[in-house]
Amino acid sequence: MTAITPFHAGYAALVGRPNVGKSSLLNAFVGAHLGAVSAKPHTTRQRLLGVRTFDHAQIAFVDTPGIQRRRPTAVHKAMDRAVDQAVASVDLIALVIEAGSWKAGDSAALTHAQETGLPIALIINKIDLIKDKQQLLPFIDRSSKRHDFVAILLVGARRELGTEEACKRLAALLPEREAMFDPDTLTDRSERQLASEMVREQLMRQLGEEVPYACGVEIEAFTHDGPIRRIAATIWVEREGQKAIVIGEGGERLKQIGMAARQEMEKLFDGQVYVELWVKVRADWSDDERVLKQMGFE
Ligand SMILES: Nc1nc2c(ncn2[C@@H]2O[C@H](COP(=O)(O)OP(=O)(O)OP(=O)(O)O)[C@@H](O)[C@H]2O)c(=O)[nH]1
Ligand SMILES: [Mg+2]
Repeated sequence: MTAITPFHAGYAALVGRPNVGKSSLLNAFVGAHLGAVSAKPHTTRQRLLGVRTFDHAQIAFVDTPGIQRRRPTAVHKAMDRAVDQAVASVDLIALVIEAGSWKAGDSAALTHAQETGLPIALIINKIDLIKDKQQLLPFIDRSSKRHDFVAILLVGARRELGTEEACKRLAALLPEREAMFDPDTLTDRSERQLASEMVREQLMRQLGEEVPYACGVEIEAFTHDGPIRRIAATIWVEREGQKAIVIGEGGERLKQIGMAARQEMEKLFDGQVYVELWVKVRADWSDDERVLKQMGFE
């Protein structure tokens, strides 16, 4: 007689305050650079699905914008809505924090997660930053007292420390259910949407502290020319001065942004990509629900 191994499947939302490494984790779990990652907070603006399939489980991670309430403009409201929508339809919440200390933002994210009544797994990320690993034990102990977590997992997303094991542990916590996606599926986002994220990632990485937040990316054209993908995108900014900064002296900055984004796209799409970028000024793009809808905000 052979035992039948049950299949586990479902959705897990990656939530937490900005910059703790949610998108880095999504990328590590799925094994592809789907989500934009940068050292600046609020890199992620929209929910993003990343799917990982094992022999006996399938887990669909929903990456979300960092939780932070009280934001004024439409783009920020859309970001908060994205978090609410993401957690409304998942089986499990993966609360991500940084190893070492609990910040007020972590407690706020935990409260938000608790309000859903869903099981919560705690993911302690960036363990590579803790030089004295002895310090981790009391930190885990203190963390475990804050909530009855279904699991506490230690990882370092950037260097993929413990991420494979953590992904399997999370998948095993999901309900017994058939697979929801084809085993080859990586994400629900189109190449067009992923391309837009790759451009935005470079804006976050290559521009200073303020300008990237004034930028939005809209893909104007995405065509296939045999094996080559040709992508034309508009970078929306709010003021002429920002446009000059994005373009840079002699167009150098824009060239670097396009080049780095293209390299990421070529890895992700596994093929040659041409990227053409335009910078346009529109004072109110981030407060215009219609423009946001065009950019893919739900
Ligand atoms: N040292 C270290 N840095 C990490 C690790 N994981 C992520 N980071 C860095 O933390 C920063 C934020 O990472 P993101 O993945 O963009 O964080 P996020 O939580 O998605 O941020 P938002 O989308 O802005 O809410 C980036 O500079 C990452 O490279 C890690 O394991 N160790
Ligand atoms: Mg993110």
